[in-house]
Amino acid sequence: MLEIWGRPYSSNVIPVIWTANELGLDYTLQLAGGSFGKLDTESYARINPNRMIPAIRDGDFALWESLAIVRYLCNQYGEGTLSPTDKQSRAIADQWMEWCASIAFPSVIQLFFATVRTQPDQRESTKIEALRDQASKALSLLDQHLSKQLYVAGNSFTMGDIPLGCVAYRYYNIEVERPALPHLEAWYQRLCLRPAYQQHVMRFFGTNPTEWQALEKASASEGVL
Ligand SMILES: N[C@@H](CCC(=O)N[C@@H](CS)C(=O)NCC(=O)O)C(=O)O
Repeated sequence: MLEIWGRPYSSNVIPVIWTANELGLDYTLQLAGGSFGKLDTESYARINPNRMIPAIRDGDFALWESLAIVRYLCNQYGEGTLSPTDKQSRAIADQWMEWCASIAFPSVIQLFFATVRTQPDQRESTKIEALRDQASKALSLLDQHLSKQLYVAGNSFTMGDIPLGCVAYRYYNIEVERPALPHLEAWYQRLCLRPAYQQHVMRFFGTNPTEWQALEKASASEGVL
């Protein structure tokens, strides 16, 4: 059975778990990283010599790097659905996945760390406003793109929506003011209707590091330790 290594609150693991659930795959979640440890073990290094999460094992095949894993799962188990058969649509999905990794994810994760992952008395409002503006400006490009179609790679949900959908949940659930980005918001609302998104992406992540750590600890019941 497919093994997913990681922790269910990790920004890079969530896209993999969401993908596996969209595809209806049977898998076990092998808890690793953060307080679950294991990354320093020799057995983990055989799965991921880079010693980070996520990683997967699918039979004898091991793979790491979250976007490579999302692509592999979609190409292997979702050809014609999450992985478009049309090569140009697949390339567009890929393009937005790359853009997510280089632009959208770094912008939103910095905002996330400056807010939710910083104790309230240590937060810097000027820095937070600058990061919020940077994230909103980055996402305005996706807003424009989504004015022409329902999803990232056309009018069907594909792997192109997965990493960005995870970023969108963070963006819309950090307590900051956001500009109106109507097409992005409408797309996000469409994602919110998906059961696998509701279950694995739309997780309350707390409002400060103490709450976040408690939630992460409680997630031990979701996987194999
Ligand atoms: N580019 C990598 C980044 C992986 C990464 O930064 N993973 C973090 C968690 S989000 C990690 O392994 N941190 C150590 C830990 O969780 O203990 C990917 O997308 O998979």
